[in-house]
Amino acid sequence: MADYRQMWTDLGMDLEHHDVLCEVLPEAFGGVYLTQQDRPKGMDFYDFVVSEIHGVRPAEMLQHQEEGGKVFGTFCVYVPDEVVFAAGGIAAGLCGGSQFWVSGGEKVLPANTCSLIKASIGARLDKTCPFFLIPDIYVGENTCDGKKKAWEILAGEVPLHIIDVPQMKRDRDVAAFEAEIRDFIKVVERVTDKKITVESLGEAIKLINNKRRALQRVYNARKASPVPISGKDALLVTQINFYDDPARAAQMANNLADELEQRINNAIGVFPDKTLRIMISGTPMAIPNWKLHHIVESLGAAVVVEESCTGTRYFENLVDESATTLDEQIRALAERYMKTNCACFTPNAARIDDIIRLTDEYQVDGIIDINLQFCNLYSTESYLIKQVMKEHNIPIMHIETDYSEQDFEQLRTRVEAFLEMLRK
Ligand code: BJ8
Repeated sequence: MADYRQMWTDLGMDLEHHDVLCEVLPEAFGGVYLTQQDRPKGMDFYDFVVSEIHGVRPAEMLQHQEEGGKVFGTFCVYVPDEVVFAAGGIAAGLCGGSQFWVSGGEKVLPANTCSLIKASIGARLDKTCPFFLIPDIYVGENTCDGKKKAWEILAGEVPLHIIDVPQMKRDRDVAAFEAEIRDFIKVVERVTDKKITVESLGEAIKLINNKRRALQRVYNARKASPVPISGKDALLVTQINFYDDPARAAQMANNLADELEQRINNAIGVFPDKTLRIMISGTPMAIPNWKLHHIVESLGAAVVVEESCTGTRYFENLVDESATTLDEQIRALAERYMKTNCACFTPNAARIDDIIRLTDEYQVDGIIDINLQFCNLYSTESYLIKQVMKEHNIPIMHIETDYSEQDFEQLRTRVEAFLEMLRK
């Protein structure tokens, strides 16, 4: 990695503590990623991004601020990035995915809070992640109780706007979300001092849709057998898309998709024929959480799809681009975002329908339903998912875990037993 110490010092980071992370991350990434065989050439870009993870993109964001632009830190796929980019801002997904930050979160949060929230709060309070120190404003939402209360702590640190995400999907809920987007537009216009117009919002809708289309191409390639890319690599692509420049993200994902489509034409895969095909469903896996993918793939099965917010929920639905007025565009945004099936909704049967559909589309042999410990929403929903999968004869196992490595061997044993059962 190039030398970014001056930049980190200027951001007020705790360099000594941060050095510990800089030491362990390359080794962890090398062990999980660089040991894979026959990786697509298109992954070079993503490897580079990881090698410069706290350098290149933060430097771009700071440059943007020096030129008068604003940066918005977000934590959920319900935040409409289009609004931020329409005002010339940058939106960056901040969710923390490392155990390294968890202890910082535990200083202020109850122990029975999920790792994602603890890590996100810890990264900010411990000052060990530049992404958390750069934003001019954070955008939270009220999707779960843990996040709701965590924002009140973070609000003492940084300006924070909270989006009220409805928890049902009736027409009046879509209308309520439309009103939330209108409020968000006002906040973004105030922070950026820029007016959002039909033209700028139309361009931003296309920009973000293009990123989604590129990710759809990468995921479509994973439907092939043999699968041309590992689940670990596909997960990394999605994780990096949360905070990379959206135009570059689309270009890189499209380049990768070109290569994957070529591999499919030549019947080139990264796993042998007849490898078990696994879907992972459940809570999101923020970078650098690669634990479950690594376990599954090191046991000789392929993860071919993630039904999660670091998977299909991130890019499946597009915003209608045909709107010609701001009112129509806002409605189109509300309709698109309200199609996302997070467990914070009740009832949430559409998510179960998605899982069944994806099982078919990706020729899945078995599902691993993962839940970040203390996420009551996904944990409870897993009961219904298991019931319906049983009715459809789709093998499924449920896992509760966190970011630590303590349960690694235990999880490995359980996943191994599940894969053995699928092989019989
Ligand atoms: S749309 S999944 S990104 S809320 S795992 S913090 S729910 S206790 S992350 Fe999420 Fe938006 Fe839903 Fe997706 Fe709470 Fe659960 Fe933790 Fe979670």
